[in-house]
Formats: sequence, structure tokens, C-alpha cells
Amino acid sequence: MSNSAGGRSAFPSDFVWGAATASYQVEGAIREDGRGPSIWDTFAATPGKIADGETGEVADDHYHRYADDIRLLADLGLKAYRFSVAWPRVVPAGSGAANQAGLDFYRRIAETCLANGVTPYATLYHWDLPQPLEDAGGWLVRDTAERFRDYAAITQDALSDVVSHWMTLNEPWCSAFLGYGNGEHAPGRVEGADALKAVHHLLLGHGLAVQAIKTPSNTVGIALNPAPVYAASSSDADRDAQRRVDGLRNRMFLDPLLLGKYPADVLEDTGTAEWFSRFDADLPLISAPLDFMGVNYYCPSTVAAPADGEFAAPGEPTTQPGSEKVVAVDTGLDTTQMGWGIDPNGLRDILVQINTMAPELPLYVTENGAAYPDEVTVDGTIEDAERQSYFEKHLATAAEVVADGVPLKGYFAWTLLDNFEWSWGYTRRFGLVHVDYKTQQRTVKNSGLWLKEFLAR
Ligand code: PNW
Repeated sequence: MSNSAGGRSAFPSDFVWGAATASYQVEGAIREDGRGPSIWDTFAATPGKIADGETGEVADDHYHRYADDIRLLADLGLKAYRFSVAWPRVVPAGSGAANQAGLDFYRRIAETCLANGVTPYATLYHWDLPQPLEDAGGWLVRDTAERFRDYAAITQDALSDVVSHWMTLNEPWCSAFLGYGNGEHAPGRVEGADALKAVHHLLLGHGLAVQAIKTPSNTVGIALNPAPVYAASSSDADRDAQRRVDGLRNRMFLDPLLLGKYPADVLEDTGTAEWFSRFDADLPLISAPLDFMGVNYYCPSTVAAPADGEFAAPGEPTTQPGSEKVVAVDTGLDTTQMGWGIDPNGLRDILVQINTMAPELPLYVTENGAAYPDEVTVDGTIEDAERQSYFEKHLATAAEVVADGVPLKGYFAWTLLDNFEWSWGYTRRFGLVHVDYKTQQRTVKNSGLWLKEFLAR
């Protein structure tokens, strides 16, 4: 059995090693160079939504420090940078005129990557929807998908000479079910089963964007956050809970993308079959071939049926419309500071689940990482042995998955820098590099130094 002790030699020599960030989490400079407002500006300005009332107004000031940050990434031995393009920088009103200054910023990022021997991987949507589009209905309306295609085409046209790897969406599950289901993320709406309309419009936006930006010389994919869902017992009721949550979390995205159809059982559970039947004509577009799929993996989940056997509790804020009362079961795993269970076997299980559906499709782990409070030691080094251990275990599993013949082509750590962790504000740190938010000083954590050594080994 291979393990991480051999360092990167357990992986093929062309395996892609990178780190990821997202625009609103790191950039700051929210009013600079013509950027328009996004739903995250609005949400963060709403009292009670973000820990400590924080916002992404400054974040890591990556807008100004990107060159140093990319050099830091390269110095760790990483060869790929996954960043996201902020739609409100490129098309500030969401539709209509493009903003050259916004495009110029992403050109600087890509050129700085290339000058440092780093391949840029751009994600077109990591959740910062232009506010005017939300005011017009957001992802609950079809027009947003078409505006996304227009913005994607503008961005690809402007950057095609420096960026050849694209992801359309990051984690549409979060956009739909945290944004329109339980309201934990922007735009903070609680819309019950209507969150499934957001799923369809997001996937339609993906399909339209692929059609608009695919060229013979680029690769285009999508980054999902699928996760294995286990049943707490083999009882019929717990298996039914497993089927429902796997349906909402995984099959609702994987089936249309890879098989060209929505899962009938999910549409039935949620009472949306008639609504979805109107969109059969969109499915060929949504299932157009991908060059790769990105998998963001943090933890699995184990679920049980509600004691009274009644799954639905309509009207509650939920990420599980129609199955609101499914119970999340604690299986005794060690957890990170997010409360997320640590289970590298879950990474294997989800990669195998997708590989079974699409045996030839290249896969990338486009995010994987852990939040822990960093311990700053006297001599200025940042002790984070638990984060290092998380990476070691998941990389050992990734190596086994590759050895088993799954076409896993790369791994991006989440994340390069501590950053704005959405509704958690700055209270959760996932970085390989520590950020002092008072001084913006960067310090490579011991986990980052370990990764550097792993990559050099
Ligand atoms: C992902 N959940 O978010 C995002 O892509 C990153 O921007 C984020 O910083 C990272 O994971 C860590 O949270 C998620 O509730 C947020 O299951 C929430 C969930 C999953 C992923």
C-alpha cells in the first residue's frame, strides 16, 4: 500500500499540485477599479449574518498583494493556482458592459502565475453574484444563467492566451441550498423546494458557459462538493434517509451532468417533477462532455431517518427540501474546528462513486483542507500539526486511489491563505499560510513547510 511517506513520488510525475482561493474570500478592494456590488457585499452588510459582523472589504488584500502571494505559492513547490474571477469586477452590473480594469486584474494574476512557473486554473463563479442580478430574481430565474454565459464568454475571450483551464461553477450545491435553502449564505433566502430551481438554473448556466467558452485548446470543467452519504444502520428507514440525502447532495448534480437526466426520486420527494419536466430540452446542454470534474472534499455524512418516520417539515430553513427531518448522526470521528468529521476513506468513496458513473472522466481534487485555530509559537513559527495530519491522511488516500486506476489528475489544497470563511468571517482558518489581519503579514505554517518538503521529496 502506498502512503505519503514517499512524498510526491507516490503520484505520477504529471500530477498537478496546487492551492486554491476564491475572489471574495481573499481580494478585498470591493470598491476599486469599477467593481460592482455582489450579493456577498449585501449579505455581509446585513447585521447578524457574519461572525463578528465582518465583511470581505479588506480580507487578505490579495487585490494588491497577489504577486507576493503567487510567489509564496510557487515557493512552496506548487505548480498550479486555482483562483476565482469575480463576476462583479468583469461585468459590474451583471449584464451589459464589461469593465476592462477588472479583466486586467485577472490578466495580471495569470501572467504572474506563468512568470513563476505556475499554471492558472480559473473558476468563473465562486458565489459572488452581481447584486443587480439578484434583485432581478437571482438563480431562481432563467435569465441569470444566460447572463452567466455572456460573462463567461467575455472572460474567456479576454484571457484565452493566458488561461487554458477553466471551471464554470464552484459548488452549486452551496449556491442553491445555503443561498436559497437555509439562508446561511448570500443571498440569504429561505425558499424551500424552490432552491431546486436554483439548482437547475445554475446547471443551465454551466451548460451555456461550456458551450460559449470551450475551444480545442482549453479544458473546461466544474467543481462540485459531492460527499459520500452513509446510512446509520441497514434498516429500510435509514437507507431511505441515505437515498434522500445522497439524492440532494450528489445525484441532483452528478446525474444531469454525467447522465443527462435528473434523479426521478428526488423530484418526487420534493414535489418538483412537473416543474422540471419543462426543462428536458436543457439537459443535452447540461450534460455536454466535460474535460474534467473537480471534487471539493472535506467530510462524509452519516444519516438516519426521523424517529416518527415523517421526513418532511415544509417551511423550515433547510438544505434538504422534502427531507428536512433527516437526522445527521455523529459516528465518533475526530473533527476539525468546523465540526466536520475527518475521514479520508470518504475521499476514496466519493471519487469511486463518480468514477463508476463516468469511468473515463479525469478528476481533480479541487479543494481539500481543514480549519484549526493556529498556535503561534514564540519564535514566530505557526504550529498546526493537526492540519498537517489532515493533509497527510488525505494525500495518502489520494495516492491509493490513483494506484487503483482512478484517473485522478491533480490536488489543490484549500487554501493558500487564511481568509474570509463566509458566514464564519475570520474565525476559521484553513490556510497553508497564516495571515495576520492587523498587518497583512503572511507566515508559512508548519503544514505549509511540510507540504513543501513533501513536494520536494
Ligand atoms: C467550500 N457545507 O465551502 C468553499 O468552496 C470554500 O469557499 C470554503 O472556504 C471551503 O469549502 C471551506 O468551508 C463549503 O456546509 C461551505 O457543507 C459549506 C459547506 C461545504 C463547503
